[in-house]
Amino acid sequence: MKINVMTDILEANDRIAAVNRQLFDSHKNLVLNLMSSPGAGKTMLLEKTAQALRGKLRLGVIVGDVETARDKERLEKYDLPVVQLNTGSACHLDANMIASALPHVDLTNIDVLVIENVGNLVCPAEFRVGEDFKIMILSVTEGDEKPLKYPLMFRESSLLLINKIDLLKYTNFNLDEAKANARKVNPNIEIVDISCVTGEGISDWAAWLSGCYKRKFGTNSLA
Ligand SMILES: Nc1nc2c(ncn2[C@@H]2O[C@H](COP(=O)(O)OP(=O)(O)O)[C@@H](O)[C@H]2O)c(=O)[nH]1
Ligand SMILES: [Mg+2]
Repeated sequence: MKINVMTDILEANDRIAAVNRQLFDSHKNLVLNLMSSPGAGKTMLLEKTAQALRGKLRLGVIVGDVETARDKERLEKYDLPVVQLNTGSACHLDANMIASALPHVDLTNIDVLVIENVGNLVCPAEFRVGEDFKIMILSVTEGDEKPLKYPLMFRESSLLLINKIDLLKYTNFNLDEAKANARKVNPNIEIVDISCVTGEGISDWAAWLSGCYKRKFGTNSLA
């Protein structure tokens, strides 16, 4: 008899993710699972997002890292509810880890909950956590061929943010090539160019978020 352990693990994970999702829906939370390789700019994007959404949508964050509470400390400066998960050795967040964080998150005071996944271009894409959308960041220092080498993450993502475009001139990253590669593995992926340093593209990203919130809940402003 062949036992497919991975399938069983993912099915068990999906059942917990569905329970998380029901809880999010009942609290009117738009939930995004934010993925990238380490250092692509996930936390800095959230710092910029906190500022861009102020007075419009209430942001909350669950952040996963192998060790430390560094990202939580960075984000709390923006007066956000933030829960830090430390995975120890695990290279991704799963639905059960998110379920264990939820008693510490006041979902009634959050409109947009972003789950910053552990930095990794492979495993996070396999595990649902109860999100509405998976989104990802690729930064221009990582190489424009990455969508072809790590296709699952690009295939699973609804939105690709290409970050650090302020550094384009110092790299051999070809923006058109990167986008073509991403669309080869996922023809439906939306793509926004951003720089968390100069702020370029951040308003387009905030508009994408507000549009998703409005489509889900029929309103785009604070209750
Ligand atoms: N030049 C440049 N640096 C950036 C940008 N976004 C993030 N960084 C830097 O990249 C490094 C990693 O960012 P961080 O937010 O910690 O990435 P994370 O590991 O994905 O959460 C930090 O030194 C940031 O200051 C950007 O748009 N341009
Ligand atoms: Mg981070």
